[in-house]
Parts: sequence; structure tokens; C-alpha cells
Amino acid sequence: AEYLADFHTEMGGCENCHASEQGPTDDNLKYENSQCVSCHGDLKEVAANDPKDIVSPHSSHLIGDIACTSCHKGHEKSVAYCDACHSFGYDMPFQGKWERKFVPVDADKKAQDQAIAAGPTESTDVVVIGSGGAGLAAAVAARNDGASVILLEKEPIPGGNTKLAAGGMNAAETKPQAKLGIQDKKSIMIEDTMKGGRNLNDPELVKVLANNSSDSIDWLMAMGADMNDVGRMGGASVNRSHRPTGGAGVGAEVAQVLWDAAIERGTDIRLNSRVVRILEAGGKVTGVLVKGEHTGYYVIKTDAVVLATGGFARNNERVAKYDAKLKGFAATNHPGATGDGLDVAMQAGAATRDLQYIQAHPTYSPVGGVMVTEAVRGNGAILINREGNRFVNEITTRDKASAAILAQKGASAYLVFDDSVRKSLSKIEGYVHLHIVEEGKTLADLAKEMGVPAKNLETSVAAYNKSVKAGKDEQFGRPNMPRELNHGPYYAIEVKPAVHHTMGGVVIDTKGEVKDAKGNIIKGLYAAGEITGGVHGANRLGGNAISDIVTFGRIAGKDAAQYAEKA
Ligand code: FAD
Ligand code: MEZ
Repeated sequence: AEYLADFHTEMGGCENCHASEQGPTDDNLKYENSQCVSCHGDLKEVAANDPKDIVSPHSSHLIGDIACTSCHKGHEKSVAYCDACHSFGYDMPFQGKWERKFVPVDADKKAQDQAIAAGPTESTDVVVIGSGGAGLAAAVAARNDGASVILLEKEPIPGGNTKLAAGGMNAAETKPQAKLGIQDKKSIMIEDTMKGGRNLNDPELVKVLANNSSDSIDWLMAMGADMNDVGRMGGASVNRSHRPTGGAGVGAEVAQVLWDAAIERGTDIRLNSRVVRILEAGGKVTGVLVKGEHTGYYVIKTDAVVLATGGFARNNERVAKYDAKLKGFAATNHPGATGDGLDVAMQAGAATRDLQYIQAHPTYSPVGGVMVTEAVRGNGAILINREGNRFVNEITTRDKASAAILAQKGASAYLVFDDSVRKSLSKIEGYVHLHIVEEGKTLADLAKEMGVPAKNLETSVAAYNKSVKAGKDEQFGRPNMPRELNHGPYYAIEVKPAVHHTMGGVVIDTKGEVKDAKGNIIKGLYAAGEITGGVHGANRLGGNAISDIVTFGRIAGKDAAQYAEKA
């Protein structure tokens, strides 16, 4: 049998998988997935039977109830969705690398027009587009305000880039900072953010970001998030990047907590559901046109839409159009970060800004295909080139760190750290698990693994340790050196820059309302998160995106709910 459906049919007909002869009745494939679970067990049970010598594809960092059908297809070739982000270094099942073909939102115009002419099939107070942190925060806030909410996500797996976020969420004057004795001010967060963004940020949006940041931490913690570990990210003058105790990834925590809260509040979340058009009449939003992967085109009537579709770093054609230097670069992002939301927003008349500002993350592992969090440097790692030498202040802003790495021989470098850094950040265990970390009992052993001169590596680390002791980095001016690197074993990860964040996007005001080219508000259209421009200027500081999506997601969701009530 070629496809799963073929041998399942042999075992008992279509009703083996489907509730009706017509096939799937919803885009989450709720019934079909419950059938998989009834025979094969749930993800935990399946994971328990996976071979122990591989990273089990069934126990993962993904959020929500991961549907079996995301990978196992009935009537077409199955796919390994993990492959969309990772390179495991061994053959994955189903052969061939998973990829998403980009289909323009206005493809199939005739069928779209027919669905619009047929009119809405349902209605809701608020439609949220995108199931990343901004979308989930907006949905929770809108439900808290009493609005009915339908949240639409085009991917089979929820959480967007948010679920991948690693290093932390920036916030100032928070309770976790106070507990750790860290003195910070919202005004310093504003200064750092403006400076990092080369003062091209919208200062009003930056004030909203910083002034609401501690409330956003409280909001998440009240829903059960652990944001108690606080570290340093590049360009910050104070430790303000919040993440779970022990240094686990922040994104999986935030996305899971928001997902659970959205479900608990009765949000209607639909996966495999791509919004291709926002409908409006007389300058006001009237609905959205959705393409359900299994249900086809349909219209939802609504007065308020929150666009939370994220950025476009994974669409290299679009990236290169705005910044030709990044042509051919790998990306750290999830496969859905293609920029459809921008197309939908622009079609609806939204103005955009700063699209030319696209950030490369300095430390992407070309071997594993994953980003290595800035928190590794924040907790003490240094950058070493092929000559075995340091060459930059490791926790400078990303634009500067990326440029410095690209200027080294081989256009890549090594993150070098010791066992005390490893122990300080549990996220590092994930990199070890992915086999992207070289290890040496001594620095000389490690140098051999890296293929760099041992003498130089030893001298570089000794000089760095001397700077830590002296509290001053004369060579590169690194401001924060949390620990000496003298606890073997020692580790190295080869890293190079990859496209990471798109700073530009639709123009919003401080309430998350979207503006058109004349500066007028498009009534009923709100946006939050990486789809928007202005918060980060020309260069985003590490940790500021999660802060952005939670704060502006909350604001946009609440405002959309209040607008819908009055409309
Ligand atoms: P996303 O989380 O990307 O969600 C957008 C969702 O919209 C996606 O699921 C997408 O599929 C969906 N979508 C798009 N178009 C449509 C459509 N037409 N119809 C329906 N759905 C659609 N930032 C930090 O501050 N701290 C960190 O530690 C950090 N670490 C990171 C690590 C990695 C590997 C990456 C990639 C990013 C990291 N960032 C971090 C950046 C941060 O994660 C993102 O900027 C942020 O999560 C974006 O959130 P969002 O909700 O705007 O978009
Ligand atoms: O903000 C980010 O993108 C971030 C902190 C990423 C990371 O290195 O963990």
C-alpha cells in the first residue's frame, strides 16, 4: 500500500479514520486524530515505545495537542515536520527534507470570489489570525473581556516562532528581578531599546513596551508561567531577560501557558486554516476569507480582526528583496514565517514601515539547523575564531556580533564555554542532545576537536579569565562577564549568522490599531507582534520580542473586544 489510507481501507473501510463518507469535517481533523489515538495510543504512549538511541519525534517541545496527522498523511506522502527546523544528521522517516511551498494569498482568485459572493457561513466578535504568542495573548485578553473569538492558524502545529524562543523575555522592575536583587528601571529599558534600534524605533511604542513589561510578566505568572530565572541579553545594560527556573527555553513556556489559557477560556482554535483576505466595507472590517486545508474557502463575519501572523524571515526571496546581503542565508524561524500576513494586511490597505531592517542572529548551528540561544553567551560563553582567538564583545548587539563573525575566516566561529556555563542553563542540554556540541576534557583536547591551535585557545581563555577577575575587558569592552571559564570539560559549538527577525511590518498606534498610508486608522483592524513595525527600530534587542508580543497582544485583544462590543 502506497499511502496510509490504502492499508487502513483494507482493514475496514473509510470509517476506520473518518466520521463520514465525505472525509474530514473540520480542519483540525479532530475525529481522524482521535481515531489514530484510539488504536496507537497518545503521544506519550507512542514516545515510550520509540528507540532510545534517537531523539524521539513523539516527545517534543511543541505546544498543544500535537496532531498525528501533522506528519502522518492519509492520502498523500507522509512528512517529518521536525525536519522543517532540524537537521538531525541521520535519515528521517518518509525520505526527503520537509518543505513548505509558498502559495501567494491571492492564488485561486475565482474560488475566493465565489466564496465571498456566497456570504458568511458564521460570525464571531473577534477573529485572531496566528497562534503564536501575540495571537494567543490577544485571544486570551479578548475572551477575558467577554468577546467570542475564533483563532485561525495556517500551520498544522500551533505556536509559530514563539514556541522556539529561547533566551528570555525582557521586562523591567519585575518581582523576579527584585527577588534576585537586580536593580532596573523602565526608563533604562527604554534607553537600551532605542539605542539598540539605532533610535529609529517609534518612541511611543517603546514606552508602551517597557512600561507594561512588568505587568506582562505578572499576567503570565498569574496564569502559571515560571519566569523566575533572569539573565542578560546583548545590548541590555541590566539583567532583565526572564525565563523558567534553571534556564529552560522561554518560548515553549509562554506559548504553552497561553495555549492552555486560550483553550480553558473556550477559544475556537482552528489549525490548517489560512486567512487569505480581510474583508472591509466603508473603511471598516467586515470579515475574513479563510482557506481551510480540508474544508476549502469560507467567510467569517466579524467586526474586529487581530493580525498576529509573525514575520517573514523564513521566506528568503522576500528577505533578499529587502536586504540583498541576506540572499541564500539560512533562517532560525519556523516554516510558517513566510509573510502571508503582510500580504493580507497590505491588500486591506495597511501602511508598512522599516521592512528593510532584517536581523541575523549571530549564533545559528549550521550542523543542527537550530539557533543557539544568546543566553549561552549571556551566561559566560565566548566567541573564538579559526585562529583560536577572541574577536568581539560577545554580548554586543546582534548586528555587530553577526558582522564580526562574518568577517572571520570561514565566515563562522565557535561558541566556547565550560561546564559551569553548561550547568547554569538547561537549554544547553538540548544542544548536547542534538549532537552539535564538541567536547574536550581540557582546552587542548577541545582545540583538537575544533581544529584550532591549542596554544591560542588556551591563551585566549586565560586572557578572558583575567578580564573576569579584573572586572574589565580591556580587549573588547564586554560589559558583563558572569564567570571564569575554568571548569572542565570544555565545549564548543560552531556558529554562523542566520536570518532571525524582521523588524519592519504594519504601522500601528499605541492601541494596536492598524493605520493606512494616509495615517488613518482602518476601523476594526488591529495588529501585534512581529507583523508590526516600529517597536524595534533598525535592530531588535534579544528578549524584546517576547515582551512585545505579550504586551501588544494583550492590548490588541482587549481593544478589539471593546471595539467589537460597540460596533
Ligand atoms: P509567531 O509566533 O511567529 O506566530 C505567528 C503565527 O501566525 C504562525 O504560527 C504562523 O504560521 C501564523 N500565520 C502566518 N500567516 C498566517 C495566515 N495567513 N493565516 C493564518 N495563520 C498565519 N524573542 C525573544 O524576545 N526572546 C527569545 O528568547 C527569542 N528566541 C527566539 C528563538 C528562535 C529560534 C526564534 C525563531 C525567534 C526567537 N525570538 C525570541 C523571536 C520571537 O520568538 C518572535 O519574534 C515572536 O515569537 C513572534 O511572535 P508572533 O506571535 O508575532 O509570531
Ligand atoms: O530575542 C531573541 O531572539 C533571543 C533572546 C534569542 C536567543 O538567542 O535566545
